Amino acid sequence: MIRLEPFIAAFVQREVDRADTETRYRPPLVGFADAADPRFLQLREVAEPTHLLPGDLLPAARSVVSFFLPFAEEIVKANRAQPREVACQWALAYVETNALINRIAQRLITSLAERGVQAAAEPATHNWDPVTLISRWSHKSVAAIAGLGSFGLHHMLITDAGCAGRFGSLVLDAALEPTSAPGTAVRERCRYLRDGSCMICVQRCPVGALTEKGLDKRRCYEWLLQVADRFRQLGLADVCGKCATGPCAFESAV
Ligand code: B12
Ligand code: SF4
Ligand code: SF4
Repeated sequence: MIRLEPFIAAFVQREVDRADTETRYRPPLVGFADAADPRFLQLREVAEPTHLLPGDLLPAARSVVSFFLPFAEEIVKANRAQPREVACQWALAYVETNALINRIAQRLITSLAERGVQAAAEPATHNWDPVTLISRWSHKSVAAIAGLGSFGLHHMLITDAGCAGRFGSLVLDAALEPTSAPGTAVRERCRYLRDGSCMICVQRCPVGALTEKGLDKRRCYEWLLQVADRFRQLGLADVCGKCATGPCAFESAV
């Protein structure tokens, strides 16, 4: 039996390298978690009582794979250039990356099945409740459990390659070596949460949805839908991401 961890990491990298997208990426990050990690159950207490457990996606779940596709720097720089107007590169990156994540997950499921491993995945996005704006499968929380990053003031996950990019995740019925154990100290990557500085994400939010006190999801989403209207030709590009153009876009605080 081949070692699955390097196989999966190489698979994700290969899919990104050969992706037929205009969007360019920096090297992907891949992490693994034990499906029985108590932090999955904790999500029901701290985030959402109906949050799914790995076993809800795949009854024989033994581990979870999380991957992050970080956008090339020019995409963020384009979105940073205007205070309010969203760069079409950012909108395109959203649409193309959602499709790429779903494709990687489906191809990985097929490839693993050929090796006798069952897997299941949730889509990259648009899997939320339209009223509460909450999803029952949080890719960024899964990534946090796999040790890929820490949450920032902007409510996104900041990885070692920053926050500007998108996550996918899969559940497998094979055991994998976890990349983070419960109780491991999380390295704080947000400057504000480290020392009270920065707050650039808050300052750049064009509609005041993000404040020091929290995120007004509804206000943010209303703005995303207005932006989507402008990018109708791309399909559903409900985007903005001005809060992902600060110093944590590409890297974490050292
Ligand atoms: C619903 C949704 C939205 C809603 C609500 C946003 C929100 N922050 O809740 C709206 C439409 C407003 C939105 C906006 C945006 N979104 Co959005 N969205 C989602 C979606 C589909 C589900 C999020 C969710 O409800 N999760 C369930 C709830 C229960 O958990 P959570 O909020 O994710 O996580 C919290 C808890 O887990 C908690 N927590 C507390 N204690 C503990 C303890 C432990 C141990 C752990 C692990 C976690 C934890 O911390 C988290 C933050 O509060 C995800 C895709 C997905 N399915 O995961 C993308 C996602 C969160 N969005 C993303 C992005 C990029 C955006 C936008 C920038 C839009 C854009 N692309 O231009 C903005 C950013 C707004 C912001 N500052 O957060 C990315 C985030 C990437 C990142 N680096 O983190 C995601 C992960 C999509 C993806 N596939 O990559 N989004
Ligand atoms: S922009 Fe600054 S304050 Fe906001 S999440 Fe990033 S590091 Fe934290
Ligand atoms: S995506 Fe835009 S509107 Fe939503 S919190 Fe970030 S900066 Fe504000």
